[in-house]
Amino acid sequence: MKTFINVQDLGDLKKALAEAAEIKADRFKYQHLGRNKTLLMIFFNNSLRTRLSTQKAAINLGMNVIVLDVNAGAWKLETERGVIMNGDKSEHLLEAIPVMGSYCDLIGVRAFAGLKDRDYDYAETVLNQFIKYSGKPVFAMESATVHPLQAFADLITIEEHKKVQKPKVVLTWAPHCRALPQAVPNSFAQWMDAAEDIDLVITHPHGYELDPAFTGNARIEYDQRKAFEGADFIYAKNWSCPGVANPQDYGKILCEDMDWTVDSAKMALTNHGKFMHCLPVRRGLIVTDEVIESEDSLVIPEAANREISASVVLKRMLESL
Ligand code: AN0
Ligand code: CP
Repeated sequence: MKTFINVQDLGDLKKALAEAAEIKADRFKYQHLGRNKTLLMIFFNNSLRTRLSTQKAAINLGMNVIVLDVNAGAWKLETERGVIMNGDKSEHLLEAIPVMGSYCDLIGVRAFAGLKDRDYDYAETVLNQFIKYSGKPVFAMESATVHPLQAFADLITIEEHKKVQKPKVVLTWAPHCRALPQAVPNSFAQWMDAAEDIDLVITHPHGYELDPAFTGNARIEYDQRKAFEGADFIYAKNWSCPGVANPQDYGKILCEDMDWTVDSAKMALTNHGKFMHCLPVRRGLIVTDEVIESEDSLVIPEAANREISASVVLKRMLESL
């Protein structure tokens, strides 16, 4: 595997899930694979889970790890080609990328959507430059439009906790005070759609329609309470306007209606449903304390499975070196 961006990169999902279970049962089984290999993780944005879980996965595989926080000590990087660099950016990504590539065997990149220019974000301009110019296998650690390590961990978590063969999984928009990217819901929808035995329903206010390239055969239900009825899993997430119908609204907050917060009354409509969120989560906006602290909250095991999804991805990449 030379890139990890979309669900298709992993091939057969059932096989990938079996590999995840195998690694979870014996995390150090493939420790020989990473000997004398170096992972470089590059962060343009903050992280807790991705940083720690991916580093842990690399250590389990016997790798060495270098972490670079671009905004904390590196030169400020220009990402656009053709500009006269007389501002505050000292180095261009076009030099920085091959230099970084020369120090490692695999590269993970976190570079969130800027949420200003839809075309720039949805073209995955920064991630694609890493793929093109680093000369090394590259995986997304949340790029402008996708967060596949999260979606894979979510799928593993659903597989572990499902009580019926084909669970009803509801992706619900929830309110937030800041404009957030669409990467998490995009990937979640893409991965749930690709997993054959999941009934995916997406609920959000009008105007928050995700790009159909990610939602596939998912059903859209604008009435959140109706969507929750009989659900086995509730996956909450805020996202800003994807700009599908109205490109001028891209990245905007269109709704602040607190009636979309996930609370116990809504969870009572489900089929004793489990609550999921990728974290970090703002309590009181996305979800009530009561729901996230309840026995049906999976947020901690879900985050723990990030080590497992990262292990499978790094293993696959090491095998293809
Ligand atoms: C980010 C987002 O919504 O994409 C990261 C989530 C994993 N969240 C925030 O910036 C709060
Ligand atoms: N869920 C997730 O990716 O968390 P971080 O932003 O803390 O890495």
